[in-house]
Amino acid sequence: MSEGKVSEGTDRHTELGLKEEDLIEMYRYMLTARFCDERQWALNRMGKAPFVVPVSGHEGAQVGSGWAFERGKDVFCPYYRDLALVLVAGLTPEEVFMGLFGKAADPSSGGRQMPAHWGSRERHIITGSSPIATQVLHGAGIALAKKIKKSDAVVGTWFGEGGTSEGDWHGAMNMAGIHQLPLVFVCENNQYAISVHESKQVAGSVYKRAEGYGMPGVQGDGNDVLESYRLTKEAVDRARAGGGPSLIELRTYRFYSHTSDDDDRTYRSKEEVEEAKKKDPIPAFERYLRSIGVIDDHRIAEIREEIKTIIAEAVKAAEEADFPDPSTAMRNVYADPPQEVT
Ligand SMILES: Cc1ncc(C[n+]2csc(CCOP(=O)(O)OP(=O)(O)O)c2C)c(N)n1
Ligand SMILES: [Mg+2]
Repeated sequence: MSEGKVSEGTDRHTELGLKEEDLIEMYRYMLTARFCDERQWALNRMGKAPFVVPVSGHEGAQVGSGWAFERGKDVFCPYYRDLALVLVAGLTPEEVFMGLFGKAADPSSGGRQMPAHWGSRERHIITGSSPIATQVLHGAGIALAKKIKKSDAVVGTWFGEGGTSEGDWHGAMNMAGIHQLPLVFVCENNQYAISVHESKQVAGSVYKRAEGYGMPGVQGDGNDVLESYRLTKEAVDRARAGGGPSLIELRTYRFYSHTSDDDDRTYRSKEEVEEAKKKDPIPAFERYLRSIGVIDDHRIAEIREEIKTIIAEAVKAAEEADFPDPSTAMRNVYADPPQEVT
């Protein structure tokens, strides 16, 4: 490796119990999310993908927080921006593109839900609804069930700072605090709720609201994947040990518009976006990986190519896949479809 190892004891990841293989895998998830995002944005502009919710900028917060959970045991209640998180939870790029194109093989709903409403029973990913913060209440209900059943599974729920203005969010926080639920609340604070700036959305601080609901609250740099992991891991470990819920606020930024139907030039300057990109979580993690000698330019180029190939194949497979059969349109809508709609 070109840059050599830093001296022993200064590795942040070692202190966190992460191995070099973990770091590479985390890096791959971040890149996969970024490249899926770039691809889905381009497909939208080509008229091939009807609606896209971009993740770019949030990868550090999502991969870091998601990595703290145990796949196969814990439960994920994501929101629409959590592409990197659901990849960590086990969805494949091919499944993501099946959903984007509304194909029958979409694991979330067989092509019936909006894109970015990911779900997978197998991976314990709970599909969301469009009203903001409903997934937070779902998380509280599931966490209550886990507690009643004396399971040691932990539930995670993710949302934006705009979501914390919803009554559902406060109801879930209160329930979690009263019943000391095994629930970790992760706020991805990107400073905007569509066009509404945080200063017009959040009075005080998101993380400080935790105190009012009887749980610890912390704030950290969501552009730092290791910091996001550290804060979330502490909360997950505490919840698993019976120590109740926590709220984590990860500060980050979204690089594209809110969705493919939004034009961010109407409410923020190009300069502001360019400034935020200087804190892009992906190059920041690459700098760390280089500093400890885990990757070099050659390996970065190789990994990037590998992931681009995986995504190109995923897009091709999803484009070629079948749409749902029209005769199944009522499936999952009615348990027992009435005659006139079958
Ligand atoms: C109850 C409800 N109100 C309004 C909307 C419209 N809406 C969709 S996303 C969004 C912004 C949410 O912002 P935030 O929670 O900060 O998440 P971000 O999109 O920034 O990641 C709004 C207002 C909605 N879907 N549901
Ligand atoms: Mg926001």
